Amino acid sequence: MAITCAHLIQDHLTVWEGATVHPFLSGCQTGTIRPEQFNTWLVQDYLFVKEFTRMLGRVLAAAPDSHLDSLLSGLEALKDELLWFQAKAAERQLDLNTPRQATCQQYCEFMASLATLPYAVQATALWAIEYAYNQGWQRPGPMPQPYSEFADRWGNPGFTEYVNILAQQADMALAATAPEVQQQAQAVFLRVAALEADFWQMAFGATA
Ligand code: HMH
Repeated sequence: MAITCAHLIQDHLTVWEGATVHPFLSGCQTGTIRPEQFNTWLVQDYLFVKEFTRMLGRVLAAAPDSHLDSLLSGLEALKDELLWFQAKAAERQLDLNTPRQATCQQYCEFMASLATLPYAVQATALWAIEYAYNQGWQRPGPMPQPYSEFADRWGNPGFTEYVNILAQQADMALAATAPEVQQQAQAVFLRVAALEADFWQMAFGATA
């Protein structure tokens, strides 16, 4: 039987907790996160999202016809998101022309490396990356200003619906693949989870 996104979560609950539960996020919820921590996340995530946009473009290039519509809506949302990041950085007078930190660099290289893998593996990675933020930003519960806007961007019902569609698309692609490809999909899922945990830790560890 083919693996599914639901199985990946079930089989790796502890790993997935590490990707989606972090003192950075609970610190936003309690208001104890320090500006240098939040601002580090904001700048590095902008750099991440630029590369993620390119990854989504490559996933779209490999997708079957029936997946084009949802992936195009994802790209459209990223067009808005990149401008939103620029506006948030300007409000905080942050310089987006900043080098990637090592963890961000590793995550970007990982995303670039997916290009040569089968579509089912790329679709699994895409779902996992989006689901990590969808869950991570919702788990602590309602956040105070100014963080509610950030929590809502990835926690809103429309985004949740998009992530569900990504899971269905990955499941559909995985169902038609050989066991080796399913193994690859699992490995990629675990790598996303580890990189997500590292990314929170990178921001949380920021010093002034
Ligand atoms: C690190 N993972 C990271 N940043 C994001 N913006 C997303 C995932 C989006 O889902």
